[in-house]
Amino acid sequence: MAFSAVSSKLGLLGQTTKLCTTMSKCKYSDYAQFSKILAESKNIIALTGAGVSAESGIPVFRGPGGFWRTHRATDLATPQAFRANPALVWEFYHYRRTVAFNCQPNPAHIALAELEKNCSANGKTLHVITQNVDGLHIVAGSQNVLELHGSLRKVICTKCKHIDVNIDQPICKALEGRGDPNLKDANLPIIPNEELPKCKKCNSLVRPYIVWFGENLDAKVLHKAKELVENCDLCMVIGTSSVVYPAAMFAPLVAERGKPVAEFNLNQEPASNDFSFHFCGPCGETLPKALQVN
Ligand code: BJW
Ligand code: ZN
Repeated sequence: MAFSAVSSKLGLLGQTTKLCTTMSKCKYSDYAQFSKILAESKNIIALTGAGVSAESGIPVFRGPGGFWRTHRATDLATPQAFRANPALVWEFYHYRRTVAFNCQPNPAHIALAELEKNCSANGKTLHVITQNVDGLHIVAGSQNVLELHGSLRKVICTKCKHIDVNIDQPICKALEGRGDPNLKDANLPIIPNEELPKCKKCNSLVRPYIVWFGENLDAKVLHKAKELVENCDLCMVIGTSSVVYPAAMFAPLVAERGKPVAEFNLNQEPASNDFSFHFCGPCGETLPKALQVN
């Protein structure tokens, strides 16, 4: 299946129907109890993943929608893939940028932005720690956002490591009209390296500012995330499969300290039995309900 917003939306609806017909049987889904804990909490974190943007039309990584052409999205998100074929990886990211830049925040992003405002007005804090690279939390108005895996809106030079915000679309002339998920790689001429996006400082090849598999997260971002994880008194874990490290260890670390963790996911089963709450369903519905901002 193509890695496209349309297929993701269809997949999402199918999955929602299948998984949530037994929503009432989901474990620990006590909204009133959660609301009490939310009201008592002072330093809250929300750890988000691809599921939070699914209802905006952005495909998740794992599952049937996680392909672009014949490639698994997670296979293209590697330094090896970029070294082997920078033009192909840039085509993939050109497509990803087009999708992300044309999507809008959904009620889950907006509920978190509203909660942050309410917290600030009442001497409390909410920080969003996101694995997403689409920037939709920021578009929704959240200000305390840590982008663990980078951003589609930025590039980094392969030589001088200069980081730039770049939302030009296409980012270079050669990528115009490219990135169609329904075409075959072989049917298209390869874009020469010299026509790919260049650094404004040293004119070398730039790449998307994204943390690929096997690469370290930005040390300052990781340090700040760990600090928030160690000091929070409530953690919400929203729309993530919780399989990618180091992000996957954050919520279990909070639970280990005896602090409440509330998960919001389409899956019926919680990622860990140590979590206090599990709200099953599309987070565009469950999250505004739990945060009482709808
Ligand atoms: C909904 C919903 C709705 C849907 N409502 N819910 C063995 C053990 C431990 C670690 C490792 C290991 N082997 C390798 C590692 C390290 C590796 C790792 O964790 N691998 C695991 C897969 C095992 N980690 C790394 O490499 C990290 N770096 C690192 O550790 O450095 C040290 C090191 C150096 C050298 C070697 C080894 C380690 C970096 C990780 C960077 C991840 N980058 C990606 C790609 C970004 C590219 C891009 O966007 O273009 O980030 S991978 C991909 O997964 C992306 C995501 O941010 C990340 C997490 O995915 P997420 O968000 O959870 O999405 P999905 O699709 O998995 O899940 C969606 C969920 O939403 C599902 O649960 C749905 O049910 C739900 N859902 N709709 C509510 N409407
Ligand atoms: Zn440079």
